[in-house]
Amino acid sequence: MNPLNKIIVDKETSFNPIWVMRQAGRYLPEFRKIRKENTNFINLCLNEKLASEITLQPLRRFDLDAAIIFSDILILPYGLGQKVAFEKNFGPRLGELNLNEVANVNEIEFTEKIHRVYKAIKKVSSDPILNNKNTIGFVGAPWTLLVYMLNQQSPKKNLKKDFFEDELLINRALLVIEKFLKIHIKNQIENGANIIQIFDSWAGLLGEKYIPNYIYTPTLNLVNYVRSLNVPVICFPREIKNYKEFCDIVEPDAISIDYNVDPKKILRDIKIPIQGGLDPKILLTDKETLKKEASKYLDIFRNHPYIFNLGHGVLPQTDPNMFDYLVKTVKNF
Ligand code: 1CP
Repeated sequence: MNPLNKIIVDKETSFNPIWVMRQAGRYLPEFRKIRKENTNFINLCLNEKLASEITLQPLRRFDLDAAIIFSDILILPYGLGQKVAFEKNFGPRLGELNLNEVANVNEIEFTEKIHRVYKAIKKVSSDPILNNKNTIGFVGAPWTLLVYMLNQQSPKKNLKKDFFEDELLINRALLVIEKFLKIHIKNQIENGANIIQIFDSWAGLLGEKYIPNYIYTPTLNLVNYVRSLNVPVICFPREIKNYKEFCDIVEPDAISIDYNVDPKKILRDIKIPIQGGLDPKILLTDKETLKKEASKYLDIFRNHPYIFNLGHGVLPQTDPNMFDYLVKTVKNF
């Protein structure tokens, strides 16, 4: 059985598998070299040869237990015909959302437009490096995708003033997004993904009154869908205020926590397998601090099914030697 399934399905506590969000990416010189020659990020995601190579790069260097496919959550709006570009020093920039057009896209058109992502998953999952390891497929949660699709850029910079005004539009858009997320999930699983992670990076933006309709209900629908395909699902509702309530209602197979979560409190509150937590900035300090901080999580979750990961993506300025030291620390614990 794959390492993540041993934790999530069998609830093993005798070892801690490790993978890291954004492990395929900018902190690796071999990635930066490919990226420099491929300035169009979407095209890079749609190049199955390069996308699968980038996915495997961290596994060639480090003893990781899973590969996460090199793609992006914004491949979904791209597949629906919304314009998506990644600009240097700006981040994603999307075209205007035409919901009527998007709602008319059919499953075949959508799958055809991004089918090379699935080819990359097939290549990765059949690579001998992944023997007995997991291939993680992923999607953005409906809420986080809605944020990008309506706001047309990262909400880190600003959220449009009238963002919440048109409730009908929001609810219609969430339904369309959910429909295509299910298709995207099914396609990834059919091509070899054996775990799905749902990234809700902007869960922390929402006030309490919106959370049931914009997060709980659509995410629960996706979790139930993934489970119906017999694949475990991990949720990462980053910076949501109440992880316990999220888990009680959405019931994912495992929960990924951000670095603001108190690991001792979450251990008391939550029964399901836990993933992540360590602040990625700790990788920018020194080996002694890194070992101490990583061991803190390993120690607290010693008797709980725990997948080692960070509390958000690995930072671009991370030294690969520190990353290597982290993997070894976890493996030797
Ligand atoms: O070289 C570059 O400039 C591209 C940087 C980059 C990379 C390496 C982007 C742009 N996306 C990715 C890959 C990516 N994105 C992966 C690959 C697999 C891996 O983890 O190694 C994954 C899982 C994602 C997921 C993703 N994309 C999320 C969810 C996780 C998170 O970081 O919160 C989000 C929010 C995005 C949107 C996105 N993609 C890229 C950028 C710059 C952004 C915007 C982030 C923001 O709004 O600030």
